Amino acid sequence: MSQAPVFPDGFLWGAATAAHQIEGSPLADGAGPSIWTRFAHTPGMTLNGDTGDVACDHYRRWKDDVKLMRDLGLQAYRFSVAWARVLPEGTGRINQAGLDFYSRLVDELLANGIEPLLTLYHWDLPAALDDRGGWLNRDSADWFAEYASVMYKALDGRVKKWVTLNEPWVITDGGYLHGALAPGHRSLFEAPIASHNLMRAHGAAVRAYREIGAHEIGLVVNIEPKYAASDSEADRVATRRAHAYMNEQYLHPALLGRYPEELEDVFGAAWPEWPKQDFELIRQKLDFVGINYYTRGVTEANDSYPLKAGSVRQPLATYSETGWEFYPKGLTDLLVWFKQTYGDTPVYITENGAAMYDPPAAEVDADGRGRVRDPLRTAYLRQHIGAIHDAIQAGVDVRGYMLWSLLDNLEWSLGYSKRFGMVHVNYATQQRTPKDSAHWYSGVIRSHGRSLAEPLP
Ligand code: PNW
Repeated sequence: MSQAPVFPDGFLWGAATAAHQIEGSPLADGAGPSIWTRFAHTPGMTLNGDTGDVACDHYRRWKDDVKLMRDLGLQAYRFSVAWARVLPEGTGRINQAGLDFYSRLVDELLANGIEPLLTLYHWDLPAALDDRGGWLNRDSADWFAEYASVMYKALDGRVKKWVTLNEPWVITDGGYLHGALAPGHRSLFEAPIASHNLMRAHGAAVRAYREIGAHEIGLVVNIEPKYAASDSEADRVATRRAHAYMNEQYLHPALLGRYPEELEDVFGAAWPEWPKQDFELIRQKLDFVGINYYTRGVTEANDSYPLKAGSVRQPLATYSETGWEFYPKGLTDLLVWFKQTYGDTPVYITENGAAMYDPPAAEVDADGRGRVRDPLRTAYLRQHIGAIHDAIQAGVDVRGYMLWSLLDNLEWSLGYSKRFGMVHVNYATQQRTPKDSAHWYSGVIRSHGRSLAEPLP
């Protein structure tokens, strides 16, 4: 980038986390268990048997963590609420101590000039609701709207940006189709039902917000542009299927009120007839859409189940520790596609970042003044923020960037083995050390993006 980039006034720079990945103390102060507490305590479900019992101990260190955010200059912080802290049985009885935790966190953020973006559901369903069928139960839309309403009443005076669900695709694909994530089911027949009920729950929560809330609410999806691996008819058809499955399965119903046709082909006999009125519930006016972007997919036709499509590795590309290709231009393409397909709904990038090999904690000295050199992460961030700037220049209304993640944290079933943080966490001491990428990102925030034009350190 030779000329200093210009980001719109009010473009919000922040970082993101999720409750189960950082908080620890999942059962403290009257909280109920979630499906993730159960799943991680089931032998064989997570790498090394890692659980969220301690994680980054943010439940006890939240005040210091907010100070860290302020020192880094963050303008916004995206976090999620653990439903079972607030409603231990998922519905009914409110646990005031759980609600107070988030209320104090929000006060502390505001006192430090940091805007809270609150995600209602980042994968930790109360276990008591899983016992009632979880997302397979059509009542889940009412359960979610009840919980959401408790949160709106408590916090809408102070929280001005709300997110219903984080990544319904991952919830279903990981939790109900392939079983790598909680609740660990593997069923082609359950997957579309879980997805559909998640989207009904999203719609019900937005509807409830319009009664109670006075600010903004949106949905967060993870999307990945799909490029055909070749010009062959087979690869092109497979690419369409992969795109419909991952990208349109959620955005189409939320914004257009229908599913893409290809899903019938993907799910075959497992694809039900949906009640027409469900789409009136699902399609609600959204104040914004949050997009989580990590990588692209170069797609070929193959025999993988059930999509009959998969990604091919690019021999000359760079890959992260989670096996995701660096492809910043995909983010520009995706944002332009979003605007062309869905119109002018404002967008936030609600997650973007990469797990890298970082030098081990031993290189951080006892006072925590050591350095963590992570030039690959900085390069990744710089190129992706540049790609967002390109999309803004092409006319896409992007309003903010939330780096994933503030802290190294629990990467779900991959445990603590993958580090996405701009701040290093020593899990033995809970020492936090901003990596080089965090110092670099602080400079980006301070200059409102203009420092992107400078050469990398
Ligand atoms: C997101 N994929 O998950 C989540 O919102 C975070 O909680 C998570 O830590 C982060 O990204 C990094 O993984 C994803 O397979 C999981 O495309 C899988 C995919 C995308 C996002």
